[in-house]
Amino acid sequence: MNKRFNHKTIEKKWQDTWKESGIYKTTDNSTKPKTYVLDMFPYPSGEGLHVGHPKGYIATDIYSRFKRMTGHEVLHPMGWDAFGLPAENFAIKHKVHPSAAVAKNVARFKEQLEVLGFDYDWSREINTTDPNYYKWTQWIFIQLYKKGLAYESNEPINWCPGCQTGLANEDLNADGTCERCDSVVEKKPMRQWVLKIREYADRMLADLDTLNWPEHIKEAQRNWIGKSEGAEIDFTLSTGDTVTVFTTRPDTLFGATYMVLAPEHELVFKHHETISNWNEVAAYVKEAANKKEMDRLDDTKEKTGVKLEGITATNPATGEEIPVYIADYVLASYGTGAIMAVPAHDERDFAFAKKFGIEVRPVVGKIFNQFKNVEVHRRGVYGLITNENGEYLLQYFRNKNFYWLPGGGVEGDESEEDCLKREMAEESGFASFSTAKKVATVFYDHNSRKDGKSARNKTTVYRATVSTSEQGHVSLTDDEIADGLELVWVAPEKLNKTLDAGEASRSELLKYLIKFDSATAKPECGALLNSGEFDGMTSEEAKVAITEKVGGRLTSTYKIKDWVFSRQRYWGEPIPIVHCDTCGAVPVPEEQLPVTLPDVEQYEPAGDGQSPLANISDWVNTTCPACGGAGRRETNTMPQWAGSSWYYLRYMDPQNNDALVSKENEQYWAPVDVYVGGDHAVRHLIYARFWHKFLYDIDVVSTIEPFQRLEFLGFILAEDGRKMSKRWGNVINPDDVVAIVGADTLRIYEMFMGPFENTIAWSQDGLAGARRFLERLNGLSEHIGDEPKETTSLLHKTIKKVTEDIEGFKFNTAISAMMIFLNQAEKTGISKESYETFLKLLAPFAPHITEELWHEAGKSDSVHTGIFPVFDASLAKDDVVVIGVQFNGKSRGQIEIAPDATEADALETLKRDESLAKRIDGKEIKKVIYVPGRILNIIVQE
Ligand code: ANZ
Ligand code: ZN
Repeated sequence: MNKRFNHKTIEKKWQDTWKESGIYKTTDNSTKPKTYVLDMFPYPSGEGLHVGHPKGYIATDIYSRFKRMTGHEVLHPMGWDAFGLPAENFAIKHKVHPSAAVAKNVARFKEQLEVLGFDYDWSREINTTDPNYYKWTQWIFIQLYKKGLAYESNEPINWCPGCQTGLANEDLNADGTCERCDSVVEKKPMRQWVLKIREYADRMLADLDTLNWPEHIKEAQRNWIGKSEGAEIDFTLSTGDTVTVFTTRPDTLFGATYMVLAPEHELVFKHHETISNWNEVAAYVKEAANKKEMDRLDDTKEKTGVKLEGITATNPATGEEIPVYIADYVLASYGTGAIMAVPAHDERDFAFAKKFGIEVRPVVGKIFNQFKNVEVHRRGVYGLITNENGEYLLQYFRNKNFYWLPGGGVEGDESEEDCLKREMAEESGFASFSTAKKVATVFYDHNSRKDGKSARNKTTVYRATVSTSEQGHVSLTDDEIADGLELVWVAPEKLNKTLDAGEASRSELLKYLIKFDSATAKPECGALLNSGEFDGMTSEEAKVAITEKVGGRLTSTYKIKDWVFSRQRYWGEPIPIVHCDTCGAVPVPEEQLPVTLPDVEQYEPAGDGQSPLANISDWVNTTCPACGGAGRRETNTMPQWAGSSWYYLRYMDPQNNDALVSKENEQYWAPVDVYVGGDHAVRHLIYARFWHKFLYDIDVVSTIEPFQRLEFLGFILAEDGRKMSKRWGNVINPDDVVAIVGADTLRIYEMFMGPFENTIAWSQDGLAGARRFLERLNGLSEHIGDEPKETTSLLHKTIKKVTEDIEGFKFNTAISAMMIFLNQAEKTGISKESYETFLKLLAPFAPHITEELWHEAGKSDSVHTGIFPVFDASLAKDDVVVIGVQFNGKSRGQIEIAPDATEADALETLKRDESLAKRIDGKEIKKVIYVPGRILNIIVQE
């Protein structure tokens, strides 16, 4: 029964009470088992929260309350990630100090979170812009510096003209524009600080396997790290220089018919006097510099490039001279900035070679089946023959229903070419045709020998064209006649259909060969051909053997770049370094930390690529900590991602002035047991894992990973299905919702919307439904009285379901189970004990109304400090279940029976049902199959 309630008074009352009694306060080093539940801390923007933000916070709140009620010491903290451009831009626009804007926004966010009734222990609140906090961010930087993992570089980096700062690759959109302002980012050489994240790439990859994270996030991390295994191989240029290429396919070296340098490659400029078409080359270099990386990598765009006239390279495997090109499909920033191009096996190289008329030389053939115990080698040839209409010549063996190519086994010491001519003349009547070209070697196991042995056939495929008018007499063998051999010409577009009609394993080989022939690159690995002594080796063997033979090195390369760590902006942690003409870069002594941000008049970037800090001479000029001479402070600041790379550690020990976190607290709390958020699949999670592993190496933390389990939430869209945005005017403010229906309703609604990880649109009707559920809960006490067994049983089933669902972050199905129970309890009545149990079950979801009803029921403690209901299997057991009855496997009806009844009981019950009993009347029962609680199947003589 619905019973209205005044959420305003109830919610306020309990929030105040909880605050006063401190029931959510976390104790360190407790003897209880611990659970660390963490939200991705928000950036306190000026806009405040919208209803999408709390979704994750509600989930962690339920989870942490549940854990507390199951006997855990729980750490569930909240804080602010408050450095960064928005606050700075706001400051520029409104002429207030960013710290003032941050303080105001934090207060607003906190107020908004508090009305939702969260159980955060606010005594552990942190703020990345607090000097007592960023002291430790700077401390970590100094440790990185001391270990050689932070270095200065002058490489070209991403420069955003809009934000007036250098950026890391992680700060770009997929199309290479600035993630924050969408400006086209330029490459600009400038002095910068870089962190060697690449050194941790292998460990970050390997340890993903230890994490309980959604597979798609792990995959995003793997892709971002982008490890490619291959080899570096040195080529010598006619100028005498050595060019190293990175290739994932050293097995294809014999097919490298040209080389490409990135247009930015240093050797291009070095030899401008040797290059006879320098003007053309220079123009191309300039053009390439203006292209976006995205466009350069776009495989749908036509390949462009220029040959370096006057320079050649030597293929170290074949000794051949090959041409050298510059082309923008080769990036300076990946691998070594130079490639060996293998048009037969790489699509991009193929497209380029076709355009520039470069030889396409296949060096890897497909292996059909795996090589097994090979006893006999049989050499043979196939002819890939087309006529003047481009149709392929196939043999069709009518009586065996398979298609094949003309060809056969090499006899005696006949050459392969002679063999092809002979077979073609006999089988197809073409005695002479234009010179055949060797295009592939096919290795496959041949299992159909009469002696039952398996043979490895090595068959060379030749390509030739014939003219149909020149077909002569065909002379078939008796076997061929018996098999019904016919010749057919098939147009390429009909090939697949024709071949599908034949026997599959043979058709597969033919399709492959014809596809192979049809002029695009074949990137698959296989067995080598046209590769001298390496012919016949598998690609895997040849990768090692060829690399070794030419003096190359097996190695890996990574897509991830070292982390460009300096920003030319004001609102970030100062990088704690002093530059000295004598000593170079000197870290600020740890006891002098933090290096605080000075107040400035102007927050605007200087415009010359320097941070605004550069203009504050009395801050910049200092003494060198090493020699005491004149020194200048580093004026670059850290990126927004610095403070968030370790904040989860600070919550463990937020007031510690002597250490980032004490050993005892770290050992008790680490790792984060569940981390919840809906953003930063790559950036933050990569950076934090990197810093964590570094802190592990210097013995600050005891676990190899920071976040053991990750739950990624789906966003809440506006009711119109669009993203909530000021621009669309469709933002729903949680304060408004709470004012109208209350925090408990909002919480229930957001968790009931659908699976946690799904993105779902807001629905006002859904919200009303959540409110009705709570109003019925509010009226449930009127049904307290006698309770039938089935209701007790359902309660315990519900306890089991809710417990498992909270653990599994399936809040929607947990709520739905509780709704079903509420229905039943209203119908049948509920005991006082079960009523109280139900309140506890629902308490983590709707903390205010359950606390209110708990007290109305006469309790004086808090429902939230109680013990979470425990599932009792014996109580959950049903008195009767309905099971299906079958005769000879066909369903004929049902009986009601105790779930653990014996077979004899089941047959007795069946006989009491008239219509079912009729079916065994006077018949012989041959067999009874009875599964208690499930099914009764009786096999009778028909
Ligand atoms: C010869 C070859 C033959 C290649 C073949 C591929 C297939 P992933 O897998 O993405 O790491 N490559 C190397 N450096 C490059 C650069 N700076 N810009 C553009 N392409 C570059 O790609 C590695 C492959 O991409 C390398 O292996 C190289 O082409 C090319 F059948 O070498 B390969
Ligand atoms: Zn010095």
